[in-house]
Parts: sequence; structure tokens; C-alpha cells
Amino acid sequence: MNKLVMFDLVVAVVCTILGALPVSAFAQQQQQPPPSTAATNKVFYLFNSHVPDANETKLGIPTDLFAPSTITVNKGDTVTIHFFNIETTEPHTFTLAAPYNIDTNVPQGQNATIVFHADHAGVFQYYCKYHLPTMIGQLVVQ
Ligand SMILES: [Cu+2]
Repeated sequence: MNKLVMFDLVVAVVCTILGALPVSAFAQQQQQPPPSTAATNKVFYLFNSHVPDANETKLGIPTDLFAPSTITVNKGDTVTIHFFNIETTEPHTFTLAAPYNIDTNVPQGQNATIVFHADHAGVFQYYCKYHLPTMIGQLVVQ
């Protein structure tokens, strides 16, 4: 048996073995664990922001915003929001109506820590009482 025939035989044996393996042997290596939906502590840093270069007087509406404007958690999570008012001239609130009933006023240059249990699923609007209709965000409890 020459070397070329020997090589062909080895290749044929290896291919036969690989072909006999179940597809799941390869698929298993690529499976990712599902995303966890177990209740956890979720921490967010929230800031007041504003539309740059916008003239509030000319527009007739506030240009204040929340950053981020969406907070997403899972039902059952304990949510901690560190809300920073980085402005030097006016207060802002973090207000979340029923069923959460949160209304935290934060004077200029200060911050507040808001902690609650996300025990109601759905989409809830949070807002600043002083800067509607623009300073709003969404709490998504999935
Ligand atoms: Cu505000």
C-alpha cells in the first residue's frame, strides 16, 4: 500500500466517523443560555437633558428631556434610579403615577435615589411635573 492510498483510507475513515455523529453534537456547542428573567436588582443613572440650540420662548414648549428616556426591567426586579439634576437654575421631578405612585422633587444641582419594586407589568410613563409635555420617559416592566 503506497502512501497516497493510505492517506485516502485515513480520510475515508475520518469522514465516515464524522458523518455518523449526530448533528446535535455540533449544535450543542453553539447553543446560548436563554436570557435570565429571574428577579434582580437593576440600577440606572438618570439625568435631565435638553434639546441643544432650541429656543424655548420661540417654540413655546420646554426643551427639557430625560436621559435615558426608556428604562426596561423585568417584573419582580428591585429598581434603583439615581436621578441627577445637572441643571443650575431649576428643579426637576421624577414622577411615576399609579400604580407606582412616585413623586420625587430634585432641586438644581442635587440628586436623589429612588428605589421601588417593579411588581406591575406594562409600560408606564415617568415625567417631570414642571416640564411637560417634553420631559417624559417610559418605564417598561416586562
Ligand atoms: Cu423638569
